[in-house]
Amino acid sequence: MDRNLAMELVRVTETAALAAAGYMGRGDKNAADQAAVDGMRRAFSGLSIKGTVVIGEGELDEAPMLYIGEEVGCGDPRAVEVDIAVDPLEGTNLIAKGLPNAISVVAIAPKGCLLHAPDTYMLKLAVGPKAKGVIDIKAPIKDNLSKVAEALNKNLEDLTVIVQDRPRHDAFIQEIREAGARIKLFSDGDVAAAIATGFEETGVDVMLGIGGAPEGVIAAVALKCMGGDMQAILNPMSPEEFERCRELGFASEEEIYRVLTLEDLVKGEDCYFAATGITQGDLLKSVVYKGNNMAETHSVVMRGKTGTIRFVQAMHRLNKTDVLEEVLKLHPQR
Ligand code: VTB
Repeated sequence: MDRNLAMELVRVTETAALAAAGYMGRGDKNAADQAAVDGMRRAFSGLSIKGTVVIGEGELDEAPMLYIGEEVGCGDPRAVEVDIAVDPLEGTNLIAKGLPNAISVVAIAPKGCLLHAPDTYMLKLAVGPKAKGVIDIKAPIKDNLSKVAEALNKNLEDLTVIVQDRPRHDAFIQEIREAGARIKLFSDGDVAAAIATGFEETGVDVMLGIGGAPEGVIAAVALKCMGGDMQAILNPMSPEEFERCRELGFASEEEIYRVLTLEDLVKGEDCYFAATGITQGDLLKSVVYKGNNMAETHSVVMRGKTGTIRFVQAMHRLNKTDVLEEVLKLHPQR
């Protein structure tokens, strides 16, 4: 895939973030999500790709845009065929309340290289580059934490594990505490939490927990680009979720509960990841309105093949960009 796609991709998350940010703290997560979807959908049409959404906003009948199977891109049949994973607004609860770490994310890889994950829960274990190769999701938590601490040359007591604050994680939390490590709880948004393991300045070493499987694939692309590591196991919790696993080819219990390695989640290294901060985050700053129709965004864009990670700080003129103007007219929340 053309390396310029990395810089193109960041426009997509920037537009979604700018469209959604006006809804911060307004208590309406659905409106914020719709704005992010509208922004992302329109920005995609400027990209020289023939993309198919494989991870998106649900099925055709339940989501009007960016549904699974939707084709996006510039419309040129000769453009490169790619699989796309989107989460236009990762953390709808976060934006509705103005809480940290709401982001807009997108990942792409050549056709067939992203796991077509069912919309179910997934157990995930993620670490940054220094701990690549030492994790084993089937092994006891204590053993994983000891190995990660050793790889990072840290005392176990200094290791920080980020865990989503949910009752389903009570047993994990207890095990982590018994092992002696520290815990950082977060309310929502496990893509941002998984990515944090790849950046030492966040102080986060390990992400462990059960969250959305689609979010797991998106996080995996970022970890692939960063040289980190991740393992996962699907974790359907209801008969409907088991059915969704079967629909996507996970035919037997053995298939469903098989360990998914980073390579199973995203094949090869020809992948790209982009994220833009919407609310203030550990890694990315929020959208900031500067007055005079200007707004600033902070994004990260990564390329798997070379491992390059770029932070992009951009100043947007909201009334001078066709796509933005169009989307903001639909969502005039500023
Ligand atoms: C997960 C997680 C997401 O929502 O899907 C979570 O992957 C849902 O968990 O990052 P609950 O059903 O317990 O709320 C997010 O946190 C945000 O979409």
